Order: sequence, then C-alpha cells, then structure tokens
Amino acid sequence: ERSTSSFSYSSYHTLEEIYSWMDNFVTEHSDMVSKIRIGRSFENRTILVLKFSTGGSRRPAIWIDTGIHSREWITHATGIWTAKKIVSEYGKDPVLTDILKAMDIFIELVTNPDGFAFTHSMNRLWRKNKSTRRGIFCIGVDLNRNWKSGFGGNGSNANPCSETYHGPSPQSEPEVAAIVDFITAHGNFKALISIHSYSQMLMYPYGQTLEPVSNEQEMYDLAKAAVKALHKVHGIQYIFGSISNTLYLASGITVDWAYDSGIKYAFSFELRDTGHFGFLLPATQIIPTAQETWMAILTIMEHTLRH
Ligand code: ING
Ligand code: ZN
Repeated sequence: ERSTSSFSYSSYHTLEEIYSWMDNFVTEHSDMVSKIRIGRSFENRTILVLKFSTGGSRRPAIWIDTGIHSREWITHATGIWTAKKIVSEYGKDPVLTDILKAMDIFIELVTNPDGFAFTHSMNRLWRKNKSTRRGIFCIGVDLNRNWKSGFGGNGSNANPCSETYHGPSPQSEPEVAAIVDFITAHGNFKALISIHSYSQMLMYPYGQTLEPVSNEQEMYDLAKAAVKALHKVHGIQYIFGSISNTLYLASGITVDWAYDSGIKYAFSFELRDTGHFGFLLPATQIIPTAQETWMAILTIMEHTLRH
C-alpha cells in the first residue's frame, strides 16, 4: 500500500502490513511523527518506535508499548489506532494539544516482532520471543519477566519450557535490551504505559512484591480516574490496583523496572475482554477497545503533564 488512507483500522494486520503502514504514516505526518530504529530482534527483525513531537529537544516523554506478548493482537491494533488518533486530535483536543506542546510521545507498536510473525505463520497463541540457546531445547523467553527489577523472583520461572521463563539473565533478550538502552539514553521519560490483553485491568507496580509503591495513593487515584474515563465511553468495567494485589505476583516485569528507574507513572493495561474470546478478540471490537483505552491513556498523560 502507498498510503494510510486504504488501511483498515478495524482489521488485524501482519508485521509487514504494520511496518508498511508505519512508513506511510511517517511520510504523511513528517511534521510531527518520525520513526526510530532502536534495535534488532533475536531473528534480526528491525525494532521500531514512532516518535510524536512538536519540537524541542529531549522533552519530558511518555512511552507506550504494545505487543510485548505476541498473541495479544488487540494491543497492536489499539496502538495503531492510538497513533492515528494523536495526529488527528493535535490542535483539536485541548488536553492532547497541551500535552504535545510540552512532551513527546513514543509508541513501540510491535515490541516482539519475531513472536508476532510466528503468531501469523505457525502458532496464533505464541506469547514469548523466539530466542534459542545452546543446550536449551525449548524456545523463547517471556519478555515481561526479563527486566532487571526483581529478576528471577516470584511469579517468574527458571524453566525454559515455561510460558513465564525469565531467561538466563536480566535484559538477556535483545527486545528488552533495546528498550532499556533507548529509555536510559534518553533520560527524560516521565510515564510508561505497557499494554497487554486480556482481563480488563489497569495496574501499577509492584508486581514483584505486595509492598506498596511510595506514591500508592496517587497511583490508586489516577488509575481510578482513568478507569472511570474508560467506562464512560462504552460502559466497559475495568478493575485496578497494584499488579501483585490485583492479579498475581510477577517479577522482572516492564513496569517494575520503569518505576524503579524513576519513571513514576508506570502503568500496565490488560485490554478486553474478560475471557469469552480472550486473545482471539473479534476485529469488530478493535475500534471500541481503542476508543475507550484512549480516554484512560489521556487521563494518565494529562496527570503526568500537570505533575
Ligand atoms: N498477563 C500478564 C503477564 O505477563 C501482567 C500480567 C501484566 C503482569 C503486567 C505484570 C505486568 O503475566 C498477560 N496476559 O500477559
Ligand atoms: Zn501480556
């Protein structure tokens, strides 16, 4: 395809289609959007981030990642719709406009490209990346257990055949190392939103311990406001709270690393649904899911701007 006007935002797409959409999108919105290559996957695929900026240099920034677990297709689709929403609402929505006048937004749409390609070619329910190591006969590391904070703790698994295998060492996986290197080098991220599915939850650290974060009350109140804004759109209910209290203990996760690295507003979504379709959410639900998620994201971004 040569332009984004023929792209269907209400369908699921392959990696090639998404990467080609990104090329067209950047070309069509070159005043605000650029594409950054932050690394390469285990199977040598390019890892790309979209940057939304109206100027300045190293402005305070917001990070959004989708698809760290490859089978969670609604997350990539929501990320793409969100990218389009940002360019169409700038200059119209006063809240988003204020945000983009002071901050940059970065979106990594396909955080696990090898796994994502595999969900299209071989196994729709593949979760991990595709890394292999000598003497280890199972494939893949759980990229949401491979981060340094709490690495190897409760709710992660040392068995390479487990779906929650944490890998041989923190950031052993190129897909995680690329993000750590990029965010660390940038040095001015204020919020990180890591998007999963499914369960309809909005959560914050910690996953590795039941101990509350130091600004627990602020995180609780913000999550509550975001979930309320989400609910208003289509009446969908989300539960919210810390990961360890809301879901289960999980160690070596993205948002614990972000929080411990000084990115105070670290949140993780679990998008629709609550299990009826699960990872196989019908494409008819892409736009409604993205619309409601947008209101929650906007709530978090606005709070970040004002604090
Ligand atoms: N569940 C997440 C998992 O990695 C999660 C739950 C989300 C844990 C965010 C920690 C942080 O186990 C899914 N569905 O991936
Ligand atoms: Zn997930």
